[in-house]
Amino acid sequence: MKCVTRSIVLALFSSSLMAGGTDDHSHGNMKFSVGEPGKGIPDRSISVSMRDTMRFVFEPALGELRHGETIGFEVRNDGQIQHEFSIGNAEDQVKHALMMKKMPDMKHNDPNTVSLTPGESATLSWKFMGKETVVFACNIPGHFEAGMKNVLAIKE
Ligand SMILES: [Cu+2]
Repeated sequence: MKCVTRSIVLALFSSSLMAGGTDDHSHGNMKFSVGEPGKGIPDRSISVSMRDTMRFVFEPALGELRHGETIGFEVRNDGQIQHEFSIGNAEDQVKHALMMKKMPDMKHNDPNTVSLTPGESATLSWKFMGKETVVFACNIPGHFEAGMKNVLAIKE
C-alpha cells in the first residue's frame, strides 16, 4: 500500500514537472472536475466556518447544489490551527491529500482551494457544473479522515 501511494505521488510530481515553468502550484491551465471558478455576482452566498472540531459549518445550510449555479463561499477559519476549504471530486481530493502528506508546507493558491491561518477569511466563488459528486474537503493531514468533509451531488 505504501509503495502504491508513493508511486502515485511521484507520478503527479513528475507530470507537474513535465508541464514546465516555475510551478508555484497555481495550475494555470487546470481542468476542474465539478465546475469552474465563479464569475460575477453569485446566485447565493454561504458562510463557511472552519472549526477545530474538524467540521465545516455552513450558514445558511448548503441545501442542494444545482447545475449551473454559482455560490460565493465566505470562508473563515474559526479555529486555532490551519484549515483548508477545497472543492473537487473524490479523485481530486485524494490526490490533493496525498500531496499534502508528502509536502505539508505546500501553499495552495488554486482557484478551487483556500488555505487559511486562524482568524483569517477569504471568499471563494464557484460555479457548479456536471454530474459528478462534489467533495468539500480540508486536506491538512488528518483533518479529512477526522471528518472535515462534506459530500454532495449536483442536481440537474
Ligand atoms: Cu482542517
